[in-house]
Amino acid sequence: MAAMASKRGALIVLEGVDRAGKTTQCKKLVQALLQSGLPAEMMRFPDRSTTIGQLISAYLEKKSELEDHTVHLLFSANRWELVPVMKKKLEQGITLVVDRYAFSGVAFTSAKPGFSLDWCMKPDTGLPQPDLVMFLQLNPDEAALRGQFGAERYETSAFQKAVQEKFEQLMKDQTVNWKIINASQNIEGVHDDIRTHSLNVINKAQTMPLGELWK
Ligand code: Z5A
Repeated sequence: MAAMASKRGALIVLEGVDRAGKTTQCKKLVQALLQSGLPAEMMRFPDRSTTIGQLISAYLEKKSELEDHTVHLLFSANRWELVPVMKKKLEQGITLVVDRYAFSGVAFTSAKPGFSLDWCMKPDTGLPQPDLVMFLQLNPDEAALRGQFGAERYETSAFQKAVQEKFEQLMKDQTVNWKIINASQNIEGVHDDIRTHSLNVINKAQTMPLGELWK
């Protein structure tokens, strides 16, 4: 039987600082795409459901300690273990809307003392290249209005400021299709921007091969 000519789905990533609204917006985008008849699914990293994800989750909840290089590699391994599933879905024409990806991985570890951006990028090099990475930009004062920091590791204002600086360095990389979204708008306003960029990229991705990140 002849293989059906199929158009691949797009790989769309949402990144941003703490409480920028990534999860809220990923859910709304998937709903909107489905309503427009476009197959779409949400994923999130870390995916805490796998064996590796459970190690990460315990670390984030401060129930365990892990050496900094080790936890960086676990976050990366957690993405790599899902690559076969991601590729399969994209090939089936499903657009993946992903809550955090390798950019969070690099920004959070390189904000720790003694880590270079370069070292942090290595383990994630070659992952499926997102067709679009939207960075939800929100200043710390506005984030504070959305509630207190949680109790998890990394949820302090000094660390989040260092992370923001690392994201800014990563956003200078022209090999990645970054779009900065003003996340201080209301939920519908942010969604409108995100949906517009996404529909645009879903069309373009259909006929383009999936790339490899940072290669
Ligand atoms: N991490 C890492 O170190 N290495 C890695 O490789 C990866 C991650 C992938 C777990 O993240 C931690 O792991 C994270 C990075 C690190 N550490 N930190 N910080 P997580 O994904 O499990 O949890 P989270 O990312 O910390 O969630 P978040 O950033 O706090 O939230 P968010 O997804 O951006 O926002 P939200 O849940 O959609 O919304 C937050 C609140 O604001 C909520 O009450 C909303 O109703 C409200 N909200 C949302 N949008 C609006 C607007 N537009 N106006 C007003 N209020 C709003």
